[in-house]
Amino acid sequence: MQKAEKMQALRVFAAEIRLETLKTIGSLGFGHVGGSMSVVEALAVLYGEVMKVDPKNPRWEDRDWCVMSKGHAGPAMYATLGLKGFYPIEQAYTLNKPHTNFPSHTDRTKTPGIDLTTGSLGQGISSAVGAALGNKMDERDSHVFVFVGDGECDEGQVWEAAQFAAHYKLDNLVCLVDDNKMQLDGKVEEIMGHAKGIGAKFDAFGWNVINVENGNDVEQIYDAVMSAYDCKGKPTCIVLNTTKGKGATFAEPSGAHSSQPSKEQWDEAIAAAEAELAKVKAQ
Ligand SMILES: Cc1ncc(C[n+]2csc(CCOP(=O)(O)OP(=O)(O)O)c2C)c(N)n1
Repeated sequence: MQKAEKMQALRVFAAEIRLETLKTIGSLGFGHVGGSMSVVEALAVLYGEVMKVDPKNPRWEDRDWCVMSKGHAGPAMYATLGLKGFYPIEQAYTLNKPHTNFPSHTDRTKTPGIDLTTGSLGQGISSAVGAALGNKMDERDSHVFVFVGDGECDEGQVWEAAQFAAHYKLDNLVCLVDDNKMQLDGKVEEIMGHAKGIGAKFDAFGWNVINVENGNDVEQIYDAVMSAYDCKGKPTCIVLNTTKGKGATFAEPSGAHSSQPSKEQWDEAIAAAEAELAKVKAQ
């Protein structure tokens, strides 16, 4: 397949993930729409084109791993994995209800395709570093991808993990920073800023750093991941300049962390996502 065709397929996949993420959170009526919507294109690229996974065998030993360290973006993972065939997508519509296998934060013991349990910010990247080291020691040809938030990068544990990964030359590890400029209480720069930027920090810790100008553009993300694959001897950090709440009519304007919109607002958002999917498919 030519690259242009691949990118068009990824744009369609992203629009599907966006719609299913809204439906999943909408089934509960409230939740983390903002931080789920900002990582949609990156998930589309990873699961649509890059990662080796087997939906029929989620624990396949030679698979690539994906860890959502900002675990509150679980619904975007569930939409992606459902569309990829790990389970019927409708199962995700039990999000956070009693006895569900789809808790609001990702849990490896519950949901097929979830590689590591997350939710306490900062811990997921440490576990992902451990997984990457283990795969390297076992000489497996697999990559570990880990998503962290820009607010999550306020956690000291992120930097212990970063130091460890560089020391052990984990070039099978790719950290995607969802740099949407917002955290729970407001703007990152106002609550706990990153001075010269998150990329500069990872660079200082000995990582290969790639800045993606539009972190909601599948082609820019794809090119960054391909470039990460070419880097040997150090882990790669891809800083995605994203928009919190991207594509959710009630969340994008404010960049809200969690949302509890009215029934009418849900209907409007889902209709807009359906229209966007139809538009992208027609391109
Ligand atoms: C250790 C820890 N402290 C606090 C929280 C509560 N919490 C959940 S999300 C969040 C904000 C995270 O901001 P960011 O990483 O920027 O996420 P995004 O904006 O991408 O949703 C906080 C403080 C948590 N889950 N874990």
